[in-house]
Amino acid sequence: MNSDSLKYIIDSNVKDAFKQIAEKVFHKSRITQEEGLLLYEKGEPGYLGLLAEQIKQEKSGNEVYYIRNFHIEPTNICVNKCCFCSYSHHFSPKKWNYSVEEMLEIVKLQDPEAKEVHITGAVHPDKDIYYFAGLFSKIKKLRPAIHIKALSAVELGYMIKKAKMNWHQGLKFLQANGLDSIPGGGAEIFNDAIRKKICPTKSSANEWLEIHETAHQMGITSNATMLYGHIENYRHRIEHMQLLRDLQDRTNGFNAFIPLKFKNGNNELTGIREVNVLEDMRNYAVSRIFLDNFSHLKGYWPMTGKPFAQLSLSFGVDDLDGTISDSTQIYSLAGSVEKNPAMTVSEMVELIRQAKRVPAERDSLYHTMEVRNSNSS
Ligand code: V47
Ligand code: SF4
Repeated sequence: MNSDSLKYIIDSNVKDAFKQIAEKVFHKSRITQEEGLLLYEKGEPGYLGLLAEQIKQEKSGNEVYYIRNFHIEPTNICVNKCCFCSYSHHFSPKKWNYSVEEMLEIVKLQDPEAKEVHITGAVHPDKDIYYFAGLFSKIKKLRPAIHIKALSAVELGYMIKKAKMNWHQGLKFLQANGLDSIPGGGAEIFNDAIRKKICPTKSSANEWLEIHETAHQMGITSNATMLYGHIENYRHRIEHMQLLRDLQDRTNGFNAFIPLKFKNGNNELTGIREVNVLEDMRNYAVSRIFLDNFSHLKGYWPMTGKPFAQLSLSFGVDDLDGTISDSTQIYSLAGSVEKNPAMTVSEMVELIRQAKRVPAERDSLYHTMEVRNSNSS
């Protein structure tokens, strides 16, 4: 696939609006909200894949990134009760609340080559900012080189307010104790009315955006997510991405955008049918096209499963997250096919190569560590 194929669309007799969008992509200019909506509503998969691929090629060529990482989920005891969540103690058959010592044991047992630990979980009423600062500084003592990507804006909002600090003070304190970057969780859908229905007690969209903006201003980069396929519509998704695109224009602090498909296992929204794979691929492609100022689009394989993660590489995805090491339960508890998500580096490399792409191991800030072209093992 190359820009000749895109030129073909521009020169062919597809509808004018689609031609115009293809031209915009070809000339690297930005599409509008209405154009984004048209892509969602009427764009056929081949066309969307072609446009998304053009942008992916410009940003990262044929390379697909992965990282050696693992998660720690400190607890699933939560002050909130989001309707879509199968993970919190309200719905999960399991309940856990690790001590700092138990989490340090997890760190000791993990792959010594891992570059990143992703720490996120539920909003526990008693795990405060001092608790997490202590945890981070102890992890850094054990493994000084590891990157700590931790605490969604929802967890951060709760503990920073409780400590009577402002966003800047709270983030500065955690940064001084080892926090390196922030994961993208808690964004869900920014629309107030939908948020009230699916996560009424969770912190607001504004708070999520403010925390990320403050972090970016301090040099703490972050990710952004969007939970889709529940009760939202396409306009809500586009408006969500518009807010992210505007923030990224101001700060350039987002590393990656991660669409998260609603999984209906064992939660209050179990009656909602999950969207199909074409809808997933459409969503990847439209977000790749709309978020022109995001360098990376992540296909989170513990959620999609491995085969659909491979397919997503033809719809704009350039990053498959990591080896994970069977350390997260968010998606297995919600019914994902990946019950114990873990991949060795060779499996990851094989998966990417099967999709005719070039595996590139990265660090948390997307510096390339090793490109594994077809001659290397
Ligand atoms: O905010 C919870 C989602 C998120 C369900 O930054 C669900 O690299 C689908 O943010 N169906 C937390 N999604 C996970 C997260 C994340 C994941 C991977 C990588 C990164 C990153 C961040 O999980 C929550 C919510 O949007 N979630 N329950 C569910 N039933
Ligand atoms: Fe708690 Fe997060 Fe689940 Fe909401 S999504 S109930 S905040 S763990």
